[in-house]
Amino acid sequence: MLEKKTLDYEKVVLIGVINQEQDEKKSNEYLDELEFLSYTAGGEVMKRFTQKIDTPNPKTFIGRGKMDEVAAYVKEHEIGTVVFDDELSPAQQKNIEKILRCKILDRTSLILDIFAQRAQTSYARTQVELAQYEYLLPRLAGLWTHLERQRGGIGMRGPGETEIETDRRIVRDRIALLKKKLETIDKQMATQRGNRGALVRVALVGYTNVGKSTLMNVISKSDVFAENKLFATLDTTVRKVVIGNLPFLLSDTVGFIRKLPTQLVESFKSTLDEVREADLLLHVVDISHPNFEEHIASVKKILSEIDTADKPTLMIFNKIDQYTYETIAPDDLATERSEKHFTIDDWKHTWMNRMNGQALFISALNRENLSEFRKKVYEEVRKIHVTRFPYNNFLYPEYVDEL
Ligand SMILES: Nc1nc2c(ncn2[C@@H]2O[C@H](COP(=O)(O)OP(=O)(O)OP(=O)(O)O)[C@@H](O)[C@H]2O)c(=O)[nH]1
Ligand SMILES: [Mg+2]
Repeated sequence: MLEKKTLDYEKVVLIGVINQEQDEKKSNEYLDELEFLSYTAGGEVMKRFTQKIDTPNPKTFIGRGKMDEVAAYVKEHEIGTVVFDDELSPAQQKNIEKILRCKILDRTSLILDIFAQRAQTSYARTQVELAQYEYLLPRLAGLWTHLERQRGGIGMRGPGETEIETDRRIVRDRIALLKKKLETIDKQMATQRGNRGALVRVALVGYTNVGKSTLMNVISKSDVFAENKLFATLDTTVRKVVIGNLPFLLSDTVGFIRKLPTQLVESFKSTLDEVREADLLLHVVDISHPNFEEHIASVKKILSEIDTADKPTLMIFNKIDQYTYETIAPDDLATERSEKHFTIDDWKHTWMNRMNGQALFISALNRENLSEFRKKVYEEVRKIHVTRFPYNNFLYPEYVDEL
């Protein structure tokens, strides 16, 4: 059975560039993430190609020589899909497809594909479908879709699966329809949120795969889907949680990623409303990831795009059990100490200063420092709660830690 499963993976090649903004190391890290995305979508990466270019070739993105190299590899190894780390213009996509004669995806279409694969509820499916059509619209003419749709697999799930619709008008009508449908659901969801009363609302936010759902499960004893793949969670889950004697609502929602397609941010507006309307954000970070600081920046950028950058926030550094750092030998005088030599205590010091004490270091998996976490969340929620229920203060006795 296992063997069959491995056979089902599509052969994929990745292409990235090295330029002034991203040196070789950065470019490689981005390709690591792209490989994880491909794997999540059902692809096995056979090879990576990178090229040093400052301005992409307007016709083929990478240079002609490199393209020939890729084409030879694709032909020889029967590669089904080539994924570019950067967004391709419709013209580039079309030209490259002509040369390579296989499916050409970019980061955006790969992420959209994973979302399509993962969308469970009709609401999530509608949101993804809208985002996919919006991505598709400028790319309709001459796209590989009409040749390859029937084959299925990576990049093929979603709107085109059932019908080949190459007519822009049909797509535009469909977009209008989906928007209307979403509007109706949005209204229902807004009412639902309104009906929840004045309880304090706390939202877990963070980069994808950092452990938001795991943490949600640990604190609320609920059963939210958590998995070592990207975008395990698409729909928002809201649970009532009680710490000590204090009830509040906790929501777990879609994870963020570098260069999250704008089409997705827009069509997931209502899912993100949960974050927008929260009183307190728990920004979960995977401290064991080498790029965690960049992840924090990506999340902050998306938060500011949805106007939530100024909300009270606790930084939750998760996966401390998995954190590793490099050491410098006492006789090594040449190596300069940098962040990769930081211990967890060094990071604690740094972030406690930066966040004015609003930072926690935990392992949701091993349940490390969870009592400290609960205590801090309790304090923060309580601060907000007492402003809302000023006469109820006596209802909350001294906090007794349960863990
Ligand atoms: N080592 C370690 N692994 C963890 C910890 N917390 C979560 N994980 C693992 O990290 C992976 C991702 O966890 P999820 O809870 O699905 O992450 P998420 O942030 O909800 O991810 P998305 O829904 O995809 O955005 C899973 O394999 C978890 O078991 C932790 O404290 N330590
Ligand atoms: Mg999740």
